[in-house]
Amino acid sequence: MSHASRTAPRICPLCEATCGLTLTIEGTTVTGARGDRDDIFSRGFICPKGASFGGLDADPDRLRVPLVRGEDGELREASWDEAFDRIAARIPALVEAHGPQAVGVVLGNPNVHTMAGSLYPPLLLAALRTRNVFTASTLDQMPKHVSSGLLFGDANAIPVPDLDRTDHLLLIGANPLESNGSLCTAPDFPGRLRALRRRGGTLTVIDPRRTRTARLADRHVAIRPGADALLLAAMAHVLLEEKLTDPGVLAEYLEGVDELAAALADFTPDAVAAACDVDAATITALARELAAAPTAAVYGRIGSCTVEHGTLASWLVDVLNILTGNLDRPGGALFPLSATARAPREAASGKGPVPGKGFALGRWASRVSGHPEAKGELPTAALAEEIETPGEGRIRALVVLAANPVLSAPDGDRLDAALAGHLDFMVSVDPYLNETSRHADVVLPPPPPSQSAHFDFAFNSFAVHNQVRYTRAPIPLEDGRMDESEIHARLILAVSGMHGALPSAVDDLAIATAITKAGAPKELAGELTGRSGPERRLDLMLRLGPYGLTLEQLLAHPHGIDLGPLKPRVPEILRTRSGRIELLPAPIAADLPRLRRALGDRPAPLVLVGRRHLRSNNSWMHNVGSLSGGSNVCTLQVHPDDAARLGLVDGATVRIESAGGGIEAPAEITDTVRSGVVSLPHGWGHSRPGTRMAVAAAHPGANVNQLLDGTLLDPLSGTAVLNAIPVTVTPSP
Ligand SMILES: Nc1nc2c(c(=O)[nH]1)N[C@H]1C(S)=C(S)[C@@H](COP(=O)(O)OP(=O)(O)OC[C@H]3O[C@@H](n4cnc5c(=O)[nH]c(N)nc54)[C@H](O)[C@@H]3O)O[C@H]1N2
Ligand SMILES: Nc1nc2c(c(=O)[nH]1)N[C@H]1C(S)=C(S)[C@@H](COP(=O)(O)OP(=O)(O)OC[C@H]3O[C@@H](n4cnc5c(=O)[nH]c(N)nc54)[C@H](O)[C@@H]3O)O[C@H]1N2
Ligand code: SF4
Ligand SMILES: [Mo]
Repeated sequence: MSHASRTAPRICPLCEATCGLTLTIEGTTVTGARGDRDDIFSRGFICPKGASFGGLDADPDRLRVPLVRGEDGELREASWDEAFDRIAARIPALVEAHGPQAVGVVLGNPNVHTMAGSLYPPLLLAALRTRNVFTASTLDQMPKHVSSGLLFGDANAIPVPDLDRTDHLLLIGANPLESNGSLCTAPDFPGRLRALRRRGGTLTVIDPRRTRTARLADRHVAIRPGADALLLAAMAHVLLEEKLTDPGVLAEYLEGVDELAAALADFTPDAVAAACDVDAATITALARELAAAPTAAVYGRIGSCTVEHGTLASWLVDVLNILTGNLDRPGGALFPLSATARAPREAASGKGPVPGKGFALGRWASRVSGHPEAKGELPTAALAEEIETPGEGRIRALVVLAANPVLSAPDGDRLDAALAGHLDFMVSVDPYLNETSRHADVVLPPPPPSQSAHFDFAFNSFAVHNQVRYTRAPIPLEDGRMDESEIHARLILAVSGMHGALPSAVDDLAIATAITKAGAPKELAGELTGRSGPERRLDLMLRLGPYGLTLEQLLAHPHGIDLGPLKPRVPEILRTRSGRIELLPAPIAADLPRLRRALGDRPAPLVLVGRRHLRSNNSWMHNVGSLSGGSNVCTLQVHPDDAARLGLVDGATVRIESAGGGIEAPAEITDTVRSGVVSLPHGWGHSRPGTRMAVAAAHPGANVNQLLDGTLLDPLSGTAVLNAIPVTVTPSP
């Protein structure tokens, strides 16, 4: 028997590279995926995860219908109506009795990879009016948002390296050959790095591990983990001291250069060399090379963010871009302009600085530990204590959208217990019954990606080339499924006392609000096209956006529309109160003494860092057989010298202990980690009962975040310290 097979385009949602895929479909099954050679951005690139799209899509462990907890305490399959009835019966009553803070919201990483996750959570938060908001950002890039907020006045104004045109790339704590890039959307990142080398450019990588990316570099500096802010401060010091700074056209919009020089006076290459374990001559050379390059871009990611001085390091990355005149110029680091961004402010340029609203930190604080908010969020590391600790404002109900904090956040055991024992009600929107969703009273499963449309609201604004692409669902929604956008819309109605209203009411409200905000004519709402609420909202954003596009135009170009290379956007993007780039913002200046004290710290003899594997994706892709196994395993990488000193044998189980806890994993002896550093990947630990992920459970691995107790944070951003953790390692008895 043979089915007629067809192909359909689908943008890959599995990482930030946003590759265009061509799916082969037989009936209602995806039987193959290859790179879409006509895609205007990815030009046929695909990685092993994208190639496994079909397997991931058809995973038999994916939930098909909602689960609702019965009176016996067990989860059982239920209808959509029953699931939303239950939510409507519980959440508004809890808010009524205990106030809006009683509901916490957790937003996980895949929200930035779905249309629903981009369009509806802001409306959910507005409906709930809770300050108990926790997201993956405080396990990830919040330091960058804070540094951008302080420097530019807009937490979302994040410059990206101009990969295709730069002459010199300094890459810090990022491994795009495995991760495919982050806060820098660049399909075929590896090919773009090779092209940089081919056109005579240079690549420098700073990473305690000799990663696949480091192996591609002209120079690899194996820094001691956690010391990047010191190294970057010393580089800035060299630029200022040797008068190598040349901010160029930015000068008119810069504030605080002299103050910066004074603040960094102590951070000489000699002063930081021991802490970084990088000699002073190398640090000086790194600074001089950066200044000498015709164009250059400094780019830092996970290894520069999820560390004790994450905000300072993120700030210094852009300080270096600014001082060398590379910020906002072709070949340097530029601000993308996506098709759905708000249209640029009118003619700010030429008129000198225009004051903006500015960026405020710590407008409120978390209830238990008093952690300051950042960008309206509280540290995810503090979620468990907000659920457990009695008192007014305690979280009694939790709405979890696409997140698995039991594995992805510090001290999963504690959070696991808090979810099990201290919540009155929990909802998860998740395709899997996993370590977190198993605690929910209602689980709402989105359809597989083949049955969902795709648009990258988030990643287009971090893309190395301005472009726009939209793909409709390649396969119609299967009977009994609900589109994730409709799930979100119904959830919003259910928690806000409007249960039973049409989900389109949520979209209509969002459209009306956006039109009013933009000062556009009301009639525009009637002109929007699209088959669904999300499509009409996309159409509106495109029309109001900087290129004045429409949904129809996107549909007419299934492989994308090229919007040109990145262009300078200063001063139009600046939103600081001064209207300038504030080089030494007060919160940063106040945190520098802490960095100065780190100069005197005696380094821990052994510290732990993370790593990612090309065929992984945080905590949720270990259930796809074709992606598991091989080198995608949860081993502790140890340098041979450390292994000899500690008596560790390759393949044998070792015990890893830190201030926050202890776990066991097999040792993998390799000189790709520097001595004094061990590495364990995250997202493992699939050994808890009550989950439904058979493949993952067969090779559970250990949860690295059990080494943490959640108290170690970058203070300015509330981001958990997940790298450079002091540990001891011993052979397991
Ligand atoms: N030690 C250590 N810990 C880390 C990190 C690290 O480097 N080291 N990295 C951190 C980083 S950068 C991040 S972003 C976080 C990620 O941590 P989380 O935000 O918790 O994300 P994931 O672990 O990817 O889990 C995603 C959840 O979403 C579900 N999901 C998948 N697709 C969809 C979908 O289409 N819709 C919905 N509704 N749900 C979906 C999955 O089943 C899973 O339950 O982990 C952090 N944790
Ligand atoms: N295959 C795959 N791709 C992914 C993901 C995945 O899980 N798997 N996750 C996605 C997500 S959510 C994100 S946020 C991105 C992250 O994208 P990347 O930032 O590229 O992530 P990693 O591959 O973890 O690279 C971080 C590097 O930092 C190094 N490092 C650790 N500590 C330090 C330090 O103190 N200093 C320096 N200089 N380096 C240090 C590590 O050795 C590691 O090589 O990847 C995304 N893409
Ligand atoms: S690089 Fe990322 S977006 Fe491209 S195919 Fe792989 S997982 Fe998908
Ligand atoms: Mo992330």
